[in-house]
Amino acid sequence: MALTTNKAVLNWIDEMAAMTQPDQIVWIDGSDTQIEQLRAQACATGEMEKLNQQLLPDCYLHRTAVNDVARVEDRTFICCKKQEDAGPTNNWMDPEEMYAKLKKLYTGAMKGRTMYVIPYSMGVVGSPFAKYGIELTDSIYVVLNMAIMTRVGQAVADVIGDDFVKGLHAKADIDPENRYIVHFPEDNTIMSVNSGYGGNVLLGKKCFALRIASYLGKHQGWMAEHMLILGVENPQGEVRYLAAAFPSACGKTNLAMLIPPEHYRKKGWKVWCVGDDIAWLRVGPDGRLWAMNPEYGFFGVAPGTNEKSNPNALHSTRKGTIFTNVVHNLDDNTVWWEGLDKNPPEHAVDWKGNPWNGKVSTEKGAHPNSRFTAPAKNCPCISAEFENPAGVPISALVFGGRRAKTAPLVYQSRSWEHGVFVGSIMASETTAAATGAVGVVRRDPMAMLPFCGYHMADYWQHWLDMGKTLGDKAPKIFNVNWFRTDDEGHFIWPGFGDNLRVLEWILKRCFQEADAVETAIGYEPKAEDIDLEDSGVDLDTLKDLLGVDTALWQEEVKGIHEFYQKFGDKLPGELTRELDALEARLSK
Ligand code: GTP
Ligand code: SPV
Ligand code: MN
Repeated sequence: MALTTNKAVLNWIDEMAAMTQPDQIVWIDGSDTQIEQLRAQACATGEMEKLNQQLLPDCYLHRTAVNDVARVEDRTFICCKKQEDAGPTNNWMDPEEMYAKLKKLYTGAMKGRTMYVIPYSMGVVGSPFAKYGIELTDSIYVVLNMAIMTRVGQAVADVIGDDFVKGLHAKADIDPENRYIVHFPEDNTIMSVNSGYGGNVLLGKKCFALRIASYLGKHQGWMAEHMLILGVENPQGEVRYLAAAFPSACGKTNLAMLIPPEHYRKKGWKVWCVGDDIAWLRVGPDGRLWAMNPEYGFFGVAPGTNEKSNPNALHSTRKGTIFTNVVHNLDDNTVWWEGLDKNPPEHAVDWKGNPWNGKVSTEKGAHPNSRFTAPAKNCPCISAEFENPAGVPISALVFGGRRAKTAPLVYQSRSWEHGVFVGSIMASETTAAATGAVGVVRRDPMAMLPFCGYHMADYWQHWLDMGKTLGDKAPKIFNVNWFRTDDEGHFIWPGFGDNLRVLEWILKRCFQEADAVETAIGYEPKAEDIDLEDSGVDLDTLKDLLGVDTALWQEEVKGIHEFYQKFGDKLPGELTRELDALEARLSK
């Protein structure tokens, strides 16, 4: 039974069903009964395995195909009418041509299968900032993940209008040669075929909440960003918020739910998680920038998550969670991954589905991009503002990446325009979150390279325009790097909870409570102003971490010139001027 009488919705579903030809159509109402029944069905077919219900209630394990374990950036397209609107950093194809190509792949793709209709909301259902979508999929795994990552069901169907985002996903044959993740921003449409991996198929996430939403934001005067949102409560009980953009697998989930070092906890510092991956940002009635998290769960990287690095994430995964591509411990029917503890199971199955003995195997048991899908409400430090439709007011915007050298631990931009420049020149080592080489430094402006739904230079212009609207109420902009390494390749900064030491300075800067020193690249803390008590880091090491190597930065400038050339006439003049000014300061 359809959950709505909305003609636009029903006509589109009819059209998609005529093409994909499913045996039946099932609407997802979001009820516990239905979710439970779908879990049972997925276990019966082997699509999922039910884990130890004493230790991990309502938790399940899933393995994707071995050739389908990450986002596929080379097969991700932005199909707007004019190629120049997609820009030099996106794959593009003429929409007519792409629709025709996809039609062939979708025709009959759901024969013998069920088409699930998922009405979902990004944001609090019924709130002014929520946006709605419908995902059609032939995967129960997708349904169950969407029911964790977004708000789904009847309540959404009740309020959905004609401007919903249309999403069609078919597993087809999981054929990597015919895998396509395609966005038609001008039609509010997403089409995904031949994959079963999270970022390619949970269409509310990167596809809608970033690629389509960034396009909507440009036209409607708001922003969709690849950012965590975090509240830091100081000993006076005042909570200050920041949003931070780091590329995939560069520490958003970890920063979003960090546990303060003991010495901070004793003084009364607390941290509240509002979001770990995506922020929708708007100018509020008070003229400040407000951020809300459109998601409802966490799709987090499993490896490296442990009792010490991120206990809050670990606790979030102890109930109602789906684990993907981790190790299955057969002794107690639980899960394991590299970096969970020093006790890998002997009787286990690896992420590929093969027998695995962690005591002797030289191969990894979990895929480096294995993930957990956990309800946000499980998080012990979830913010009281998590369900506030307006979100939270942002004091600081933070950019960061993985850089073994060059980028210092932290610096502050000289102005909003300079901050946009700092975001635009972000570079980071690639990770296992996308297919392709790992550890290669690439430019990833604002951590949005794979997620910006239109021309990157127009996107920078939009940032500059937002700054003009915000005026002196604009958040301050910073850059951080937790990943500088020593000569042996070890991380110098302890990271994780200790990152609060840097956040303290950042937030104090936003309220004129901390000093700074000027460097060629921006403002840095005085080393003495970062609290190092019990950090294991001494003052000299911190000074090294804050060091700005002129020669390396002059190399960097060359790289930025090259990068900027791609954008031709569209590159905002402000950014060229910022680059020239940086070059001049470096040669002083
Ligand atoms: P996506 O979900 O792909 O967007 O990733 P993310 O940005 O949320 O990254 P996440 O927090 O899951 O961290 C990815 C990896 O970086 C994990 O292996 C972490 O253990 C590691 N990591 C996170 N924070 C730090 C840090 O402060 N220092 C170091 N050395 N590693 C970190
Ligand atoms: C990322 O890659 O940035 C993720 C995981 O958050 S995915 O949903 O696959 O995009
Ligand atoms: Mn992400």
